[in-house]
Amino acid sequence: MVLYHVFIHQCQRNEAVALNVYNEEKRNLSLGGHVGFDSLPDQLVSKSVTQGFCFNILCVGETGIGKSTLMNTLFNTMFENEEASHYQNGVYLRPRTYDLQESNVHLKLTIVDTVGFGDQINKEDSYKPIVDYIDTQFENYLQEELKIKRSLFNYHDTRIHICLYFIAPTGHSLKSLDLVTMKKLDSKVNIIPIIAKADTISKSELHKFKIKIMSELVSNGVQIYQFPTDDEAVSEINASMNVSHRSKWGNKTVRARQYPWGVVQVENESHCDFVKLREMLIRVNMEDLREQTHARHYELYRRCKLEEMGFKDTDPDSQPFSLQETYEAKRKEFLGDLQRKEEEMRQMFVNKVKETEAELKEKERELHDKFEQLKRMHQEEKRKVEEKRRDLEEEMNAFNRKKVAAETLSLSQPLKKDKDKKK
Ligand SMILES: Nc1nc2c(ncn2[C@@H]2O[C@H](COP(=O)(O)OP(=O)(O)O)[C@@H](O)[C@H]2O)c(=O)[nH]1
Ligand SMILES: [Mg+2]
Repeated sequence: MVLYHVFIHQCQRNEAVALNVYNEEKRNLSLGGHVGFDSLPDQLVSKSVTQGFCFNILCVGETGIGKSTLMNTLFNTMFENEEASHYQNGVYLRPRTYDLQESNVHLKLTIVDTVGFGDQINKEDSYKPIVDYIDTQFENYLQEELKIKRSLFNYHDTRIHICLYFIAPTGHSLKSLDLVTMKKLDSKVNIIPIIAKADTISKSELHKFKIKIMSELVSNGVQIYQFPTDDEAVSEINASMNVSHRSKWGNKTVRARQYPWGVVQVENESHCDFVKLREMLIRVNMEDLREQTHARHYELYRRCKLEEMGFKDTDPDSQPFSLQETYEAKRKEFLGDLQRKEEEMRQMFVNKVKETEAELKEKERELHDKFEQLKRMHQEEKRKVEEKRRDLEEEMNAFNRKKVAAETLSLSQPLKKDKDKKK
């Protein structure tokens, strides 16, 4: 049964190939009756619905700026809310996944919170954990893709589809932390900047603040997410959100864009329009956000990563790329590196030995000098002692001579006295 089926398919394919060979131009054929491939879109829908969808949101903003509140408002639900401390040592990302259902559609929603963002005194490295998190999700997906046995069909895709960037309603300008972070993220994720707690500043201030932020983003070359306008069904609503406004920066005119919330439509009557954000994010553009993530941001990550690993589409001589050759080239490069490192280590060892030898020689010479000096001193001392001994001996001799002389003198004198007595 199965074999027969396969064979039939084979025949049909061969016929199709033959047709293509003889008729280079495409022929338009009209069908004799209803065949049924017009149900393809329905098949796709039903397959997608059974499979379910996933959507991942990253909320970047300091503690207490209103991230959790906005998430609850967006999805009309109460997600668990654990208040973060302001005294965090560093920034870490906390993902939480929820299974949501609306009608018969299942959505696996992941909300990633940046805990401790902007709370440290030194904010230099605050963006790093965020970049690392996004890259890790790309890497996991890439690893799954590169497996021989892939299961992308039921893979839980954790790649971030949208980054909501919360800007503090200061009314002045963007903090350098905000600019640096958005710049680091804009090639990795779809960014939508949001002015947090926009109800806390006056309408005119908000208006000026929005313009200021927009021109700062433009002048710093920060790419924010553009709502698609090429699809007829959504182009009108998206175009109205993508209100371009021209802002002057230096002497060049640049196009910038505004949203109806946060960094948004200047003429918006309500200060912070959650409903519009929800509509744009979830009802109209969720699929575009998912697509942009896969086709633009992930593709860029994948390309860089594969190139880094040595993959190419074609060889320099335009021949199809050979995995074997690349592997061998990489291996040769690696072995060369290893050899060079080994040689370096050996040289270093030899140098070290030479150095130590020289040091020892120097020490020996010093000791020798010291010994010689001591010897000289000793000889000098000996000579002095000898001299003293000679002097003393001479003195002793002189003394002895004197003593002898004195004795002979005293011997002759008593005789004289005796003589005198006798007289
Ligand atoms: N005025 C005002 N307060 C808000 C707004 N959003 C949140 N808040 C308040 O700000 C506080 C912190 O909000 P939360 O969502 O927990 O901040 P998170 O730390 O960023 O998750 C809460 O007391 C909220 O009620 C807003 O849009 N306007
Ligand atoms: Mg929170």
